[in-house]
Amino acid sequence: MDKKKKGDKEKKEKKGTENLASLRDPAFPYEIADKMISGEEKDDSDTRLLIIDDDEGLRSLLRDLLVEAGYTVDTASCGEEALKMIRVSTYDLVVTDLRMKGMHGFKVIKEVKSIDPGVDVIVITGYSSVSSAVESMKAGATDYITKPFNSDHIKMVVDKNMERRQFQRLASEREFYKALSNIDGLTELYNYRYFHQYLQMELEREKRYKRPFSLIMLDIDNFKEYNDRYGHPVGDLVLKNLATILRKTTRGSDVICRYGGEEFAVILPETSKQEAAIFCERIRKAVKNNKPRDLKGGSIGNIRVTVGLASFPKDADNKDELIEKTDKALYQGKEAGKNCTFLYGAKEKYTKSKKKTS
Ligand code: GH3
Ligand code: MG
Ligand code: MG
Repeated sequence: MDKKKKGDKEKKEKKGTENLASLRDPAFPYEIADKMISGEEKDDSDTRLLIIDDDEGLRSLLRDLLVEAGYTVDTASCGEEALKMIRVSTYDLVVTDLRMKGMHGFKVIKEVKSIDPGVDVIVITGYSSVSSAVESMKAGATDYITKPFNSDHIKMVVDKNMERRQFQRLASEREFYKALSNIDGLTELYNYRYFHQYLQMELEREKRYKRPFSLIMLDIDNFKEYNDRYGHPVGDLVLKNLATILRKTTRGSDVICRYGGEEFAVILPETSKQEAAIFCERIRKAVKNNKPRDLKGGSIGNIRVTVGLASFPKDADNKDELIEKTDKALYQGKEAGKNCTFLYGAKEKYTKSKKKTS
């Protein structure tokens, strides 16, 4: 608990003013990372278009036009054929006629969007009524062009759609990297930076709604000795293992962070001090009863944690004070013999039988 270092680091952080709502769900960054790793995210370099039209002349005219514009283009002569293709290949854009043999264009649009909601659909049709344009948009189309069409107009609409998609993709990549920078590399919990941002946001929120919330900090007991005895890699494994225990013991709305080396913080929204105290004990016991294993599955010594707790607004009404008081409670827990929960303001370590805690 090197307070000076943490204080300096904290000063460098910007106050949590950015909108973190999308990052509230702790699963968020992992879900995106999984997608990226599994290759579900599309490759920018390959832009594929599918043209659906029952008029062969028009189909090849459109294809030649868009191939010349630099796109990879496939064609289908009816909705049914197109849907088969969409089921097996990924397209960025579908250009479809409305009045065709077999399935009508409105149905095609709906089916295309239900197979791949991410694909954009442009309608090119001989119908020039407002109602068919509206119907197409309702079905999920993004643009509507009437025949006879002008080549430059088609190219412009397709380019504009592709450009918009590219922007969306870049924006989601930026979001991905931003999310990654909020994650601790070893435990994959939120990091120190995110902790400060989130705590500030939570404080403002609970102040506005006049609701309590709690902050707990926990630190592994005698971890230095543990590392010395079993080695640093085993120590790392224990930290990861502790992160898993924390994820399993907490609720989805709780925010778990790695605060520093072997110190963790959990923000418990809308949780009073009394409720949080019970929760601290649950975590402490889960850690105590856990049987850590080394990389080969062999049993290694148990670990213990000391937990400190302070709550808003009971103990503090601003971020720094809340952190300071939680940290103080943790320190008192260490002083009181470790492997315990200590509530800020209490005279001794927390035991369930005590009704009045601070
Ligand atoms: P206390 O019960 O008072 O908390 O004692 P302690 O030994 O746990 O605390 P101390 O602050 O003296 O030592 C912390 C140890 O945590 C020292 C450091 O090697 C270890 N540690 C910090 N970060 C990591 C890490 O990422 N991996 C491993 N394996 N060990 C770490
Ligand atoms: Mg420590
Ligand atoms: Mg420690």
